[in-house]
This record gives sequence, C-alpha cells and structure tokens, in this order.
Amino acid sequence: MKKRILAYGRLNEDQLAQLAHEFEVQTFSNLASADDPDFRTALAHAHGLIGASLTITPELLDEAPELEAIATISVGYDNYPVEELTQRGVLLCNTPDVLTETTADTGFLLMMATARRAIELAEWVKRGDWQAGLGAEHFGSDVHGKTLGMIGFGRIGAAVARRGALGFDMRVLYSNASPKPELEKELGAERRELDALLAEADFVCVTVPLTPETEHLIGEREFALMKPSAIFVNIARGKVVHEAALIEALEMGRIRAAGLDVFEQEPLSPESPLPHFANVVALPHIGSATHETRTAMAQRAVDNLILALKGERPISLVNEAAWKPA
Ligand code: 8YV
Repeated sequence: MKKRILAYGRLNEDQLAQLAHEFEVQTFSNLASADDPDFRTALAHAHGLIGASLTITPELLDEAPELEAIATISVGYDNYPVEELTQRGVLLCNTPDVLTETTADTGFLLMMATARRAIELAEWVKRGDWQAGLGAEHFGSDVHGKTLGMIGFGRIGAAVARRGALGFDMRVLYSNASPKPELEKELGAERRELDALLAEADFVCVTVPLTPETEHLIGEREFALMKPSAIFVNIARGKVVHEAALIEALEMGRIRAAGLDVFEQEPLSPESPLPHFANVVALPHIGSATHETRTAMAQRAVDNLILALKGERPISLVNEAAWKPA
C-alpha cells in the first residue's frame, strides 16, 4: 500500500505527479493555518508532509501518529519543534543551497534600494514631482567602497558578502558563532564581536537563523551602537529584531534607513508604521521568491520526501539524530 502524504505547499504539476507516483497525495491549497479541520483529520493517517509556512506544534504531532517525515519548502525551520520531531523519530528536511544566491540578491537589492533611495524617488517621479533638477535633498549614499557588517556568516551571509566584496569593493566584517577562515581569505572578511561590528559598519545585514539565542538579538541597545548613517537590512526573520526598537530608532533618526524583507508578524499588519517611513523599503518576504528558485526549492522538498519515506537518506536533513539507516 502506498504511503499517504499531505501537500500544502505550491508544487507544479510535474512535482505533484512525481509525488502521486510514489504516494497517495492529499493536497490542501491556501491552507491558512494548521487548525483547518480537514487538514487535522487527514493528519491522523499521514506518513509525510510537504509545504511551507505552517507552524507545526507538538499538539499537532500528537494527531499524526504515523508521521515519518516532513519536507519543508524553506531553508528556515523555526516554525517546527525540532527536538520534539527528533524524539518522535520524524525526519525534518529543508531546502538549503538552492535559494542562497536569490536570497543574497534580495539582501543586496535592499542595500541598494535604501542607500540610493530608489523606491522613494521612483514614487516621486510617479507622482509627477520631478519638475526641476535634483537637489541635495534627493541624494542617496554610496554602497561601493563602504563597510558591510554581516550578522550571521552562513551560506546566505557569505553570498551577500561576496557581492559586496567582489562586486562593490566593500570591506566585510562579520559576527558569527564560529570563525570562517576560508571566507576571511576569499573576501578579506574580518570577524568582530557584535558590538564592534555595529559600531563600524555602514550597512548592517542580518542573516542569522531564528533560534532562542537570536530572538530579539537586535534591540534598542544595538540600534544605539550603530552609526547614525548606518543602513539596517534584515533578510533573516523578523523576530531577530525587536521591531518596536527599530521603529523607535527610525522615528528618532538614530539610523539612516532600513531595508526589511521580514517582520515579527507576517503578513505585516496594515497598522504597522514601518512601510510608511520614507527611508524604509519593506518587502513582503520575497527573499527566495523567484520562479526559478521557488521551483528548485519545491523540487528539493519533493526529492527529500521521496527519499525519506523510502527509508533513504534525504538530501537535506535538519535533525540528523532522527536518522536511522536501515
Ligand atoms: C520562504 C524562507 O519564502 O526558506 C526560507 O526560510 O524564508 C523563504 O525562502 C518561506 O519560508 C516560505 O516558503
């Protein structure tokens, strides 16, 4: 008998056919939350899950006694109870690598857009306000030749830094749990304590995963340490930043600008003041959102799930400890 899986992520026809060849597939489109009654009923017999952005709780796992593997269509897995999954022997697979360059592009896009005030000035043109030559009040600041401070120096952090160092002649500083001697050699990157990095960087770019240690890593104290000319960019997770402190820093003019792809609450509340600051570029979590990359992420998740449910080692496994080779 075929194993049963629940698919709640965006998969193309070929990918769904690939899954249907191996498994009995039940699809859920536009699943807003795991509380959906049909989804909860289906969990009782599910061996696998594939999708993104759903928060999976231990209580939910109690309703899925046959679950063997989850393939998330994301590199981040902060919405999964990893310990709990490991204890239950459920494999959690993610999609690193295939989204690294696209997400780094998004980081650089935010650096460029904020520094050169591209969105703000494009809106100004759209309104028909470009009636005479530009004045200094419209000038931005350079990106090339500046100091880029990376908070987190994993795959995506390194890819942002590579763009800066090799394409824009930037000096790269990084703060990371472990030193990265190869990247120091490749990019001339220098490791700093977080406080020192914040004080020196012209661009502060966050790429750390969200963990209990990184939640609210950047708050009032950290914004106060930044230069008043600093530009803050977050392409990691909203909760790494104390959003109220960011809003206050912007209101008080403690930093020059912010480029944000992620927020404490997503979708961003219409009440949030963040998108209304002229010096904020707020994007709807588009880090990896290109046709090419989302297709590759979904494919990686499909491949992971097929391998995991066949008892073979998935390509990208988050909880190694749950892996028991046959
Ligand atoms: C996804 C992401 O957009 O991979 C991640 O961790 O943040 C994004 O690439 C998101 O998780 C929804 O798929």
